Amino acid sequence: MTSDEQRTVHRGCNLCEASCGLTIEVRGSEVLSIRGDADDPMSQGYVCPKGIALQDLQTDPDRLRTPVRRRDDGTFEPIGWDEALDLVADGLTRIRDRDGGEAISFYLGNPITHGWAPVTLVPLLMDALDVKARYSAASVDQQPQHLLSYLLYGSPLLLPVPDIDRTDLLLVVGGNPVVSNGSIMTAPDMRRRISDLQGRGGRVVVVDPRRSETADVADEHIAIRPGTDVWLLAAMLTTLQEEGLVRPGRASGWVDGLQQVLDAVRPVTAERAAAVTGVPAETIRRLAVELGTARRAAVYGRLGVTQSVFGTPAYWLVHALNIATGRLDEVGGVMFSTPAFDLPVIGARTTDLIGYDRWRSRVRGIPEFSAELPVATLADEILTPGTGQLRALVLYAGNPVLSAPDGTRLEQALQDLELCVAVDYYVTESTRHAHVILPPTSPLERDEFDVVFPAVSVHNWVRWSPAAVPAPEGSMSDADILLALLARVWRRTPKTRRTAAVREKAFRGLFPKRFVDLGLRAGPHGARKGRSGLTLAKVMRAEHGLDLGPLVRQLPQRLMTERHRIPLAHPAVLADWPRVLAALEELEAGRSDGRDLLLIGRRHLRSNNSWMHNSARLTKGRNRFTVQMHPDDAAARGLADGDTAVISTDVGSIEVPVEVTDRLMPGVVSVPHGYGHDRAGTPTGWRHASSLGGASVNDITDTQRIDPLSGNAAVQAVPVTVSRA
Ligand SMILES: Nc1nc2c(c(=O)[nH]1)N[C@H]1C(S)=C(S)[C@@H](COP(=O)(O)OP(=O)(O)OC[C@H]3O[C@@H](n4cnc5c(=O)[nH]c(N)nc54)[C@H](O)[C@@H]3O)O[C@H]1N2
Ligand SMILES: Nc1nc2c(c(=O)[nH]1)N[C@H]1C(S)=C(S)[C@@H](COP(=O)(O)OP(=O)(O)OC[C@H]3O[C@@H](n4cnc5c(=O)[nH]c(N)nc54)[C@H](O)[C@@H]3O)O[C@H]1N2
Ligand code: SF4
Ligand SMILES: [Mo]
Repeated sequence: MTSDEQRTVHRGCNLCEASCGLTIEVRGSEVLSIRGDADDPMSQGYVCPKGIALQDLQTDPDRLRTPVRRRDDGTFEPIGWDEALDLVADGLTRIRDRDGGEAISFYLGNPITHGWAPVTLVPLLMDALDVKARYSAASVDQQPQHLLSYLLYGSPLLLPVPDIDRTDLLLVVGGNPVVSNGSIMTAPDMRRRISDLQGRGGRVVVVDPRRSETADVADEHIAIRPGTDVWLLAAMLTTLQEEGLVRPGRASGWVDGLQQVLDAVRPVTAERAAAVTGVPAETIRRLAVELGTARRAAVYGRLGVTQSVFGTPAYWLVHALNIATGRLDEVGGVMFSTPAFDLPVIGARTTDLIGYDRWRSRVRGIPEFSAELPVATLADEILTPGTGQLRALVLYAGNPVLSAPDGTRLEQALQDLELCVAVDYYVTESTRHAHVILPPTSPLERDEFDVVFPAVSVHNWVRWSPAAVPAPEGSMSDADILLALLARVWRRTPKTRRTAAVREKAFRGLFPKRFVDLGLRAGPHGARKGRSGLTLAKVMRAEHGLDLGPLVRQLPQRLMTERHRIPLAHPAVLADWPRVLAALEELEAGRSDGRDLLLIGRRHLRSNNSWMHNSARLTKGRNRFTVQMHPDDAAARGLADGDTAVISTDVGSIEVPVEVTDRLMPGVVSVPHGYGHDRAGTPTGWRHASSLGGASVNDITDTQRIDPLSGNAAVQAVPVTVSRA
């Protein structure tokens, strides 16, 4: 084969959790076209505009191809890989040797979950550097879900997913999977799956303050006042008790404490919940009865539930409702997947990182979770002097200046660091403060094996994704960068100096293929002595990926808790419950902080958090950075479509173009996050994105608004005032 012969490559899209199969036509190193892989067992040809835009990421002239070092004037100059890696390893080990590992941390962005290398090797690098606490995008996202999975099921990654392809009733609370393509639920082409569900005679009900795109295709939309889901869910549980519909079925054999949970929620009646949620009491009761009596049903909650000051208690009730109605581990309910590479088990068995509240954060006393602290306190840890102050930070595939609460203060904190290192494709609002940026090869230039998302899939599958185009000469992948840094750190560490060379050689031999093969063989579908099954070779031969069948019942054996039991009335969660009841009383008393609207976020099919706005093809069409508001709320403030509104909180103000729409319930406004690429300071490397204008909604979100148990930032239901600019 000559290098300019046209070839077809099948691989996965790594931009979101749907993990669609792509069919990519290439010639040499040129990507000719990208389309959905019709033979992919999961996505069956489905692809969204972001997947197509991978082609633009590939050719984007603004994407960094060589390491860069920041000059004193804030601009960047290219440097060689060896020099860059030495600078980073020297700087990190110097700070560690002087101040200890506590002075160093990592912020891990969302894309790390889409690569085997960061998931596997970053923890090893942190260990080599004696890092005590890490931060990640999970604490502005799904941390309550991981915490509850750890507390109830024994591993942060044992996340039940709705068995959407076999259910009769899907209750979606605070998720918009038709746009987000599903989250903590790998289920490509949600429109088709929902329409199939309805074709079977089933129903989809969406609980959301905004009539979302998912609500548009659902059978029922229930508008809820933001931040009040915990009382809706509690009142549903209360109704189930009143109606004699608490029927846990098999689960009564391994669930402890259901009665305690039922007792705890009993003060929350449908009437009380109705007054604060805006959902009529009869609707709450009907929903509970439907859930209790449907043949098959699943409650699914996502960002609207978790990005809240009640993230953990509310999500706890999602579990409780599924358990109380006998839906956990039942076909058509919520089930655990059986991933070929069993990360929930491997992850929990191979590290000592996993645990909860073994120590607390230095400045605000927030409990650690699996050696992680919430990003809402990252700036505090950098800016507050004293023993244990953070002096060095590695920004790994993350843009927290736009994605974490109070981005302005976090940006100041980044500038205060003695050493800031980034591993990223771009000079972003965050990485522009790095002293060195190490850019990995693009997604299409690397072999990939997904170790995360098969663990949260609605159907079992496995796939090896070969690189679509060759990596440019002299480039480094995330894996190369991490292995090179690991080796350099080992060589600079007294206890590993002598073995560094041997270890490095062993690691290069192990990762990724041998490692993946071992994982596959050890997993539930693996080939073992006397049993045929999966090996890496077999997976690699299946160029469209392999269908490993529907989800299967696995409880209680799969539970990783003591004696395989579910401690539903976990003391840590129960201890937080009085706060939920007290807040209900506060709301009933009508106490208010003077801010009369509640701000929520939203996502769009043509936008991907903060980082795909540089694709002109993806962002084409109308401006999507608007504040959506109900006609009555707009009129009351003299605002019309296209006007500029000022949205204010105690943290700050932003200006946003107004979009009047009855999709929002009165009293609620919605602004997407991840915009504001032309913010003040040294320009980023994003030329097209900077031309889009807009502002970062996280310049007005508050680091003090967190779910106290998980530390998750409450970036939904933010009290704001809106006025004319
Ligand atoms: N107000 C508000 N804030 C939010 C949210 C919200 O709904 N509302 N959502 C939150 C959620 S759910 C999330 S997940 C976070 C996301 O927050 P972050 O993860 O901090 O931000 P991203 O925008 O995903 O930025 C990812 C960065 O990784 C780089 N990158 C992409 N792929 C790779 C790769 O393969 N390797 C490397 N090394 N780098 C890569 C990109 O260039 C980009 O700079 O934002 C959160 N913030
Ligand atoms: N196109 C696109 N897809 C994406 C992303 C993207 O940026 N663009 N980001 C990816 C990431 S990182 C994630 S985590 C997933 C997130 O996946 P989803 O959770 O499905 O994300 P959202 O679209 O933000 O949906 C949250 C919904 O909750 C509603 N909501 C807000 N506040 C409340 C509340 O208090 N109660 C209730 N009941 N609902 C509320 C919002 O109106 C919104 O419809 O999406 C992923 N997919
Ligand atoms: S839904 Fe779009 S972004 Fe997500 S995996 Fe599929 S093609 Fe990629
Ligand atoms: Mo996310």
